[in-house]
Amino acid sequence: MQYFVRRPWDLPHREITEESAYHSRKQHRREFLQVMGIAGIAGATTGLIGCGSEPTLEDLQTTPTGRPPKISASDGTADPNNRTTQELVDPGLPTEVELAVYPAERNDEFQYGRDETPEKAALQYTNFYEFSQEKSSWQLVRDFKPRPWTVEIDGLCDKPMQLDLDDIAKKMTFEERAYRHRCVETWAMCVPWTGFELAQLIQLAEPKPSAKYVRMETVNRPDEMPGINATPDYPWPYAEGLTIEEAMNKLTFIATGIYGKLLPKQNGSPLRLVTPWKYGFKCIKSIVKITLTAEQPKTFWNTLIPERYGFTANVDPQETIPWPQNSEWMLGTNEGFFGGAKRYPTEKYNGYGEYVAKLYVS
Ligand SMILES: Nc1nc2c(c(=O)[nH]1)N[C@H]1C(S)=C(S)[C@@H](COP(=O)(O)O)O[C@H]1N2
Ligand SMILES: [Mo]
Repeated sequence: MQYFVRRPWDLPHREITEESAYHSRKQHRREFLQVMGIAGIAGATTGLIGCGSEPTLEDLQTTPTGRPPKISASDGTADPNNRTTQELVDPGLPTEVELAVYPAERNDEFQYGRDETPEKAALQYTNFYEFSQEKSSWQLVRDFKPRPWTVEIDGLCDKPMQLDLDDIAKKMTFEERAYRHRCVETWAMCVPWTGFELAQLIQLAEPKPSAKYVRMETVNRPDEMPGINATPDYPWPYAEGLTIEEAMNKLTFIATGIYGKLLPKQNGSPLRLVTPWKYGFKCIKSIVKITLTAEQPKTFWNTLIPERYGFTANVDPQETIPWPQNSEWMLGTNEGFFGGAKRYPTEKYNGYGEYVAKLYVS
């Protein structure tokens, strides 16, 4: 007889019960108690269970986006460093230069072809294993400091460089793109990203002809990201990679914002990759390093479970590993995976074949 030993990392990208199932169970319990006329007790019990109540949109916007007033010196003149009151108290705030990008103009070339996902759903239900394997990382991001931030571009290029968020805001051309997103777990969403084409950033560094791949790395801060120490066997830092042709493709985007505002921490603040024709795990969050390489780089999920998660990872409805990929459900339709949410047919390259199919003709 053969035993299948379940390694801890067989749980990611789960076949186990979704969080939403617990939510609705809790909801049912609350309704039941309300009918029994003991709603007050129901509230208290929910608190004791420890899951808390439904967050507001404000709770989920974990990167503050307000423009605090400029401080002035005691003699009434403007602060010479142009700082704001809140910057002095909390140096983690975005600068005026960063904020000047918003609102970016929408590029109408890209359309969802479906309803836009409610903002709350896209901010509440996230995958970010550095914080948690549950979907509710927004509850664990408090200590994470996405500002100030530096991204390093190195490897096979003539102009290796380090850029901060102001450099990026000044040098890149920003726009808003309405993209579909498809997670390998079969949930999908339609969200407006603010950002710029990765090609712009890579061109700054002047890649050498020998550069065939682009490796990207997430920040590795166990003190700020509780999921890292919780899963010490995982190959941290999270890393992903693209071929240079994929990286230079028009669709390939670096997002700094979502829904016209700065990215919340749980969505990959301050910079995350967006490759809408690939499974979501390629969309690496909170990037600190971009390296041009000659060899295909090792990636997080491919290292952990190579038989499930290939390097290329293009959305493919014919795929049956790790499970059938021929349909998907939309975030915000609440019922979730087990709740009988409406399922839509999945398209090859997530419907972006006109941009990327040419990359894969052999
Ligand atoms: N660093 C890092 N990036 C990551 C992940 C992660 O766990 N860590 N999860 C990936 C997965 S599986 C998906 S589906 C998307 C989810 O993006 P969202 O949470 O903003 O919807 O982020 C991807 N990027
Ligand atoms: Mo995913």
